[in-house]
Amino acid sequence: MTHETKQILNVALIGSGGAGKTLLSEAILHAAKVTTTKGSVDAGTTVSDYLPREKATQHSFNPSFLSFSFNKKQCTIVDTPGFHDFVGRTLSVLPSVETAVLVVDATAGIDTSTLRLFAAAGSQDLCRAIIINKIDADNVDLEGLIDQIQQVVGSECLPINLPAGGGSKVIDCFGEVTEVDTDIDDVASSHEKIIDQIVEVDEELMELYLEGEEELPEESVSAAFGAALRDGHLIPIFFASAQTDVGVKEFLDTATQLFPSPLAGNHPTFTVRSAKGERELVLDQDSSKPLLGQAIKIAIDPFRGRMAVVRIHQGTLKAGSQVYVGDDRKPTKVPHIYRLVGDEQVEIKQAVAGDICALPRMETSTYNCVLHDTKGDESVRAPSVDVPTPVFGRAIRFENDNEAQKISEALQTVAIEDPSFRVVHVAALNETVIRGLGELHLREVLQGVEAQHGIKVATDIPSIEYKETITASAEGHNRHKKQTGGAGQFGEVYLRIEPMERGGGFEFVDKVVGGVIPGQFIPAVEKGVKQILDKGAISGHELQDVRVTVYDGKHHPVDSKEIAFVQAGKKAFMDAVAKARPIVMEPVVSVNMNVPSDCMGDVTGDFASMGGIVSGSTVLQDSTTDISGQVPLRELQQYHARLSSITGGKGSYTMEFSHYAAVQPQLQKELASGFVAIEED
Ligand SMILES: Nc1nc2c(ncn2[C@@H]2O[C@H](COP(=O)(O)OP(=O)(O)O)[C@@H](O)[C@H]2O)c(=O)[nH]1
Ligand SMILES: [Mg+2]
Repeated sequence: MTHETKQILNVALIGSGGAGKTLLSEAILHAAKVTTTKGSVDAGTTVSDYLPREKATQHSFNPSFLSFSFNKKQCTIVDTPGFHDFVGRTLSVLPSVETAVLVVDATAGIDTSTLRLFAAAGSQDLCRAIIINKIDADNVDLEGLIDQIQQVVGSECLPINLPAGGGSKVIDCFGEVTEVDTDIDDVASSHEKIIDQIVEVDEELMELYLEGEEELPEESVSAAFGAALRDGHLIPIFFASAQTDVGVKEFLDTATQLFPSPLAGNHPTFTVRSAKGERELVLDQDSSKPLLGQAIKIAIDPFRGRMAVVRIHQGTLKAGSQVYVGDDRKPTKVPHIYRLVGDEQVEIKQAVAGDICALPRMETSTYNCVLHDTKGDESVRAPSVDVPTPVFGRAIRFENDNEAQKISEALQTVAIEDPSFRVVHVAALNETVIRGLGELHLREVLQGVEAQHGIKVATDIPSIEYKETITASAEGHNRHKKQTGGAGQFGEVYLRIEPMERGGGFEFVDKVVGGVIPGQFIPAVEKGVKQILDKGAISGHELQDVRVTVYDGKHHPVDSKEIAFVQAGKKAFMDAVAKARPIVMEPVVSVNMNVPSDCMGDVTGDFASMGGIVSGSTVLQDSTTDISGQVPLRELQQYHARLSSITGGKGSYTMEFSHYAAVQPQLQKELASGFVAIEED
């Protein structure tokens, strides 16, 4: 089927693990008659969870794209992983859709990580909706759940349909009002609430409504519905059961009729850089303009090469054409364009603005790179996507060089695919460290690498990346004078150091006047300072957030040479640091724990004993409590096992990097003991 942009519907299903996104995707494919039988998560037969590890564990680890046509619309449902450890992979594909739908497990409610994810979708300017799933389950308190949602998300969350017959059907409360009994509220009053909400975005409609007009024009109501979605003024709540299919077809009907097409959704703003400067470019999804696409997922397959999943935001991409990837000077041929249905690739001839398509063999593509078809001096950038900084680390132990090479390459591949996974080599410690969002994330990555290469990867607790900084301003001086045989070395430096704000890095200012240190030696002074910054001044960890101003010195016409000023710079800097109240800092993370409510006391007590500070807690529907707080990362290296033992295996936690903070004086003493910054020469 060929289609236009206005016939496209892109929707991502997001939400916590186990809420039912994958089964719901399966139910949607079945309702749309894409599949003849409905697969099951538990049997590992869904279209969406097609990776071997996903089938084996019954959890989604990667987003999958499910394209199909229904109700004259070209639809793509993006099923995303739910566990917080994979939130980077989820957030990174959201720029491909207009609407994010939060799937909530009716038996569990909304936890803090899910709330943050939903808020992040809002900050990406997406239209949002909610599906309350599993309404077939026993003992669900749907009224309580709506109250909770309205409290924690907002009063703009309103039912668009209502469960009835004990969760055996759903009744529309947006279109026609039918007088039937439902499980929670009456249809008429729910109808009034949602209409009240949407007329607020349309003055004319509001007037008609206030005049008591019974029949509001359907087209205006639909338009106002779209506008309210775009403004975040309405978040419709649907009820469904992916298990029994109740509400699934109704959701699909409403989505295809009322959710915005790429033309009607909120448009992304790209940045265009050229010699003339920078300007913003709003992409209005016009298929007749030059091509602009955004790579929202990179998948590397040992046989198929590097495939880019691309959202076209402007123009039309034709098979057989050539595109420029990012700032590449040479174009890349696009031999094939595919639409994805899970693992299946369906070849298409062209993709128009609004389409999500897969392009094989895009070997130079990287996450979030822009694909375009005009070779010019301008460089176009897609907005950066906020994914959490990976802080949870594991050091890799290699058996031999051959293995080191193999494993490193495999890990690098994952780092290209996953924007919240990193491989770093800590030269100072000769340690290869992988960083991700949590234990589960890294375990999953390693198991994938092991399965692919038939090797076992051993890991260790990595060293903590401490950092040094100074907390006061000070001055430093050094006169480096050395006579070795004939030629001597001479350089003298006066400098001042000041703390900069966190994240400020390093600034070097040259305020030397009258050439007392000749211009060619200033870089030598900076080099000396940098050597200390890299190596650390008091504990052997990188020193940062400092401004260094060189303001005076002396040179000698014969004996002054680079080495002399490097040395003088180093020592003058050390002299200043010693007086600038240096401290060692460590990473502190924000933690969110979900534990059985009766373990709350034990968990918070233990948390405090690790130096953690609890900032809040919420009791959830399923008798678990969400606890949030902050604690040094150092304490969390083995927290999984610790929390498990306190909660009898029922607790889980997620964490995110928060900031660097000074370590306790005792620890600073330990870290500093035996460290020498400058070996005596
Ligand atoms: N009773 C019931 N179980 C469901 C429903 N939807 C999903 N499940 C089950 O909940 C579990 C998690 O579902 P899944 O789709 O993998 O959740 P996801 O992590 O959000 O993708 C699976 O065992 C599903 O069979 C539902 O509507 N009712
Ligand atoms: Mg899933």
